[in-house]
Amino acid sequence: MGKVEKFAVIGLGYVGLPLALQGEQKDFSVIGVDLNEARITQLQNGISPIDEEHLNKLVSESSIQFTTSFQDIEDADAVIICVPTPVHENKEPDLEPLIHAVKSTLSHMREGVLLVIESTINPGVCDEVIVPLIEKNSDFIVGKTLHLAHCPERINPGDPKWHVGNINRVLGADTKQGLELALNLYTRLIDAKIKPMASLKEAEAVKIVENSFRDINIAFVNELAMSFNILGISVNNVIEGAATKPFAFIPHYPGMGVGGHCIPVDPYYLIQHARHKGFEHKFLSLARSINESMPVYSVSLLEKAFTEKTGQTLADATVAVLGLSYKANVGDDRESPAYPAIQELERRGATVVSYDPFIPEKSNCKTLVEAVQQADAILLATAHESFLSIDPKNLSNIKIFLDGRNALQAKKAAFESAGIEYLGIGL
Ligand code: SAJ
Repeated sequence: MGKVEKFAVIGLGYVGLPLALQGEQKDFSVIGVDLNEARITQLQNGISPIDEEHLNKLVSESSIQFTTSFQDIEDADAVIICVPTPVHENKEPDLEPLIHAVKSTLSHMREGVLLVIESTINPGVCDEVIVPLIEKNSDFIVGKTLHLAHCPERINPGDPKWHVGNINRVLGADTKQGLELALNLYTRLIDAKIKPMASLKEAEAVKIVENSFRDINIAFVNELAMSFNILGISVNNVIEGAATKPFAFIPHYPGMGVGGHCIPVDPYYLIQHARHKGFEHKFLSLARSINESMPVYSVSLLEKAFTEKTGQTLADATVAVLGLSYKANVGDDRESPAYPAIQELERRGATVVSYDPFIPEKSNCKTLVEAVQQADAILLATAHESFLSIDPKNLSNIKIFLDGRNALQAKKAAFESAGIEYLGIGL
């Protein structure tokens, strides 16, 4: 079982593509596999399917073998799986993409291969799902003729500072030998600390815990925002005050909801798994329900202000929703709170127009001007850079501006002097 020199990446999205390119930068021989033919054609033509400057450059210069065929992984020393692990409507983990990816590799991997899962999974998935899947669908014996490791991804889309090459990682494996093999691979692949964990389960638990930590902290400030709105206190000012404490306080900020493929999803992987094992994560579940209530809460704030100002309900209004993406300056709308907010606006009878410069195909307006000029009120759902230059003086027909990300709070006075009532979440 020598060192890994050639590895395949299965799944070339936000996680897999940067990882494959990182491998090429570190002089590994890399194969990039994805089911999506259009994506593979783009990559083969030197075009990054993810429009980020750093990725665009590396893809245009890359000589990675991009393919849709799993046959091409036959001589890989390691196979790294980076496919989505979403949840179903009922919040149960959806392991189908992962199971399909593992099954697709089994008949093409050589004996002695290292199989690494980077997709986020809950404790127990490797031991209780993946190992049985491998041994039922192939002649591999995990820990002997194939090594299984889990190195949870920590990609932060759109982050200019932290990228796949410099983010610390944790690593768990099936056996001591498997851990050594995986540790050797990742320490050569990534210029950061790789912390070995005592088991696959521990490595699985780390990622779920770090993202649940973020979810509960956001829920904490979201609940404070709702309470302090009644108490007449700016929770954002209080958070800034608390953040002057040089230790033991990590600021999080209220908003109109928690989106993305990580934070609103990962806690459910633990909640559901523990539930099936007989433990109820009441606190994690409560945090999820608080965060999931924020889109409706935001619409209620907007309607209350609109009615007080105009005497009308939203049924008489056109509302412009600015931003569909879950996060500023990226075009990713997975679990975006903008959508439940739009549903709630429409449920209350409002006519909704929407604009997101990063997601034109789902926007029903082509420009920001087109969206705002026909609206009576605005709900800012995403703090995209291009929204920050909005000038209240150009919003003459707008009566209420609900800033779901508190992104324009510095312009509150300008809104008021333009005759527009400006509301934030917890301001
Ligand atoms: N959000 C708030 N208040 C906050 C922070 C975030 O409402 O104080 C909302 C955002 O608007 C967004 C959602 O939560 O809708 C998620 O935001 P995020 O900044 O956590 O962005 P993600 O989903 O890209 O999270 C990633 C995660 N990285 C990985 O899972 C590898 C997360 O662990 C990181 O902490 C996060 O980036 C980060 O710090 O940027």
